[in-house]
Amino acid sequence: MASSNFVDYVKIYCRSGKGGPGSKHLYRDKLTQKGGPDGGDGGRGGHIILRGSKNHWTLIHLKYARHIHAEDGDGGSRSRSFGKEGEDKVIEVPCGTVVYDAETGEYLCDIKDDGQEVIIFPGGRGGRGNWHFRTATNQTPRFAQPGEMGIEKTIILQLKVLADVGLVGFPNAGKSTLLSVVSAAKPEIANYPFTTLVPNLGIVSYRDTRSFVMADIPGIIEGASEGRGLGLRFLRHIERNSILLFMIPADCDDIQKEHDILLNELQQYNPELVDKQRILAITKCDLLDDELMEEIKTLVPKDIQTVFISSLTGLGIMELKDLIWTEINKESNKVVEITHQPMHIAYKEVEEEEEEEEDEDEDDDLSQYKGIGWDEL
Ligand SMILES: Nc1nc2c(ncn2[C@@H]2O[C@H](COP(=O)(O)OP(=O)(O)OP(=O)(O)O)[C@@H](O)[C@H]2O)c(=O)[nH]1
Ligand SMILES: [Mg+2]
Repeated sequence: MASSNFVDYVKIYCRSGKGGPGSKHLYRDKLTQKGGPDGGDGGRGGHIILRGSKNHWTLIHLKYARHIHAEDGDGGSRSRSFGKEGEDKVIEVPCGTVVYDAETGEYLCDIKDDGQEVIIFPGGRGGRGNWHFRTATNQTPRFAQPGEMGIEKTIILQLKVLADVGLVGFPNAGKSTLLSVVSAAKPEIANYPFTTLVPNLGIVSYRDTRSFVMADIPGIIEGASEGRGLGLRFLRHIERNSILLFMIPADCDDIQKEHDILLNELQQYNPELVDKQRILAITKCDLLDDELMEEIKTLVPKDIQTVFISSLTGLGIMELKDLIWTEINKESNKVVEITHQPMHIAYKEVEEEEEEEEDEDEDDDLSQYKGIGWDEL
């Protein structure tokens, strides 16, 4: 997977800017010996901001941006002058990026729309200058507030592909073939499991002017939700699809069983996935003669809309597109909002092992950034 341009996981150490210290300046000029305190406030440290951008499809541009620091604020100065604010650092991410705390796996936020901005780590406040601390009993305070420390944290950015319909099936079910037939996408297709290693997106044009987005997701096997196969790594891409298209080949031994395994894996990963509207496509129907076809019709699960298709002959493809179009346009299926689960620990380990393999030489010593706390005066 290292060679792929599809980067859907990056880990970045972020530090927002420290606030500038307040000034302790005491006013004095030719004519005034003791002009009293006039130290200004320090400037705010720069924020770390995440911004959604439709110009990015993956997180590849952040793959080597391991440390991101916003600027510190400048100190205040004489004549109650404010220090300059530290410059914010804006990290552009594709729409559909979810942010987790790398240490705890806790969900932090979610960037969905183009232009949406989230201040993920605010810069430290600037310290107040000595001018604020003058009192009746202390008219020349020789102290000022230091700047507040910035926030330092390592975050994990994960991309969850946004699509109208996600293809869910065992390896070899014919998912990539369907995508290649209905869209201009050119996914790899082969007669062995796990041909598809990363999700492919395709735009399906529908009845002249309309279109929807289809995501071909790597095959899922029993145990995927616990990390078997490639499943766990990509199950998250299913979370953002409006509806799911289950795909089961006509020549499989037990359609009902395969359907139940797929459903169970989704449920294990995130119970909310099961609430999504599902359609079932029985694929490779060109392999069946009429008699077998009639028999199979009696064997499909009863509680799900089913279409019999063949990407080879085009059988049922139009019917399938019609059904998908109807379903994705239903108001009830438009809600793609989902509660993000904390990052799965097993999953985190898999990703981190892969990361380490890629850059063994990088050995970050973050302890140097551990600063002193914020002391109120
Ligand atoms: N006869 C027939 N074969 C098909 C059809 N669709 C796909 N195949 C074949 O099934 C095999 C697997 O197809 P893929 O599209 O790569 O399957 P996949 O579900 O994407 O598999 P993974 O990427 O491994 O998860 C290929 O050899 C295809 O040629 C079909 O409608 N009819
Ligand atoms: Mg495939």
